[in-house]
Amino acid sequence: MKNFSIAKSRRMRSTPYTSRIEKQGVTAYTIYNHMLLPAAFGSIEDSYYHLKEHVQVWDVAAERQVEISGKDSAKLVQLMTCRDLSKSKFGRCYYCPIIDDSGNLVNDPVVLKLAEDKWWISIADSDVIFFAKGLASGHKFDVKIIEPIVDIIAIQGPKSFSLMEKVFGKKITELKFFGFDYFDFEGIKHLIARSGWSKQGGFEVYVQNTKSGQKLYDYLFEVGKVFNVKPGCPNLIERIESGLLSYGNDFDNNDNPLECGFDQYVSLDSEVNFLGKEKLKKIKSEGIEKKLMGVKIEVKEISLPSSKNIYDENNTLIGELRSATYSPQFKQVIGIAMIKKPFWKSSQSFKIEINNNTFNGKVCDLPFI
Ligand code: THG
Repeated sequence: MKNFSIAKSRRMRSTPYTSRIEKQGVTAYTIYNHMLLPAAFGSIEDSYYHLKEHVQVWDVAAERQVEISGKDSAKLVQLMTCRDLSKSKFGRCYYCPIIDDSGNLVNDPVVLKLAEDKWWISIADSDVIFFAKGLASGHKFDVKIIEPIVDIIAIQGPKSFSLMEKVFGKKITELKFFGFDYFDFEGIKHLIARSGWSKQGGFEVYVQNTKSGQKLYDYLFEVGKVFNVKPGCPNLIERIESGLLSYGNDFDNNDNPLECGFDQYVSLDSEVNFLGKEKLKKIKSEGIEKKLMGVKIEVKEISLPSSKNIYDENNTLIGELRSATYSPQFKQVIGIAMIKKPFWKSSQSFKIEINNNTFNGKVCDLPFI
């Protein structure tokens, strides 16, 4: 496949770390929330092995924040998500599907409760801010909604704990998964969460002071040498093997959270008020007709610039492959597909055409094991 360079402009927003990652050898970008998100530093497979063994620093500034503050902020945030946030606490992150009045997904952000009346919604790739502003206006909510200057640096990989301890002290290793707190770097406080878009362990620094964040970025590489630190980015292989879903790739506004396996974040029996609640209750009682499942394909290579239909041996359409990669762990291509109900049984076989050749595959449960 031919590759094309990206035409930069104000609309393709750069990050405070762009010049740094370009010096460090970024080789591909994707666009996420209208911002540059690095997609490769050379071989994705080499990066995958490195991420699973050492530590990487990622420019994930494209994970933008929608800040909602004011008297009605809790009401608005709850209206947008099907997850019950009534018992949510300061200092915790919550993975929250955002849904519309049809019960369909709008985004799958991490929500941070900064205070009783101040929230950050750390969004995936869709314009949640306009959705929030529309709802606030329609409901005459007393809120302020902005995109604050926050540019996340993620530190991911098994050695992230040693690296972060070296920079911020012992206390940072005591952070619980999806907990956050404030930590000092050269006199500046940074919000740091134990989170990140890999399952190799790590942290995310929500940088509000750009200068200090850039210094921190450089310092992480300086003191990280002993841990074999490298620049990196969300890794396609690692995230599919780990079953981390991607809005716009694996699911979008034509899918609901029950079809995407988000059942544990759908609080239909709670007292809380959210958009699409009645619709989701109806969908749940009637049962869903399609759901996201894993697939394994007997081939060693795939590139998937758009989704691809998959068929059973009678040429009946059984679903749509939405993300895929060669997996070093399974030694074949694995992927995430939306599968129609009659074909849900694990080990259902299917055919897929790749580059004019037909390959065999099997459906499996998520997560991959
Ligand atoms: N970090 C931050 N913002 C983000 C992402 C992130 N915004 C965009 C995107 N990633 C949102 N999507 C996800 C998907 C999965 C997870 C986080 C964000 C995740 N899930 C854990 C899991 O599946 O094991 C934990 C979920 C839980 O149990 O609460 O981490 O990465 N700041």
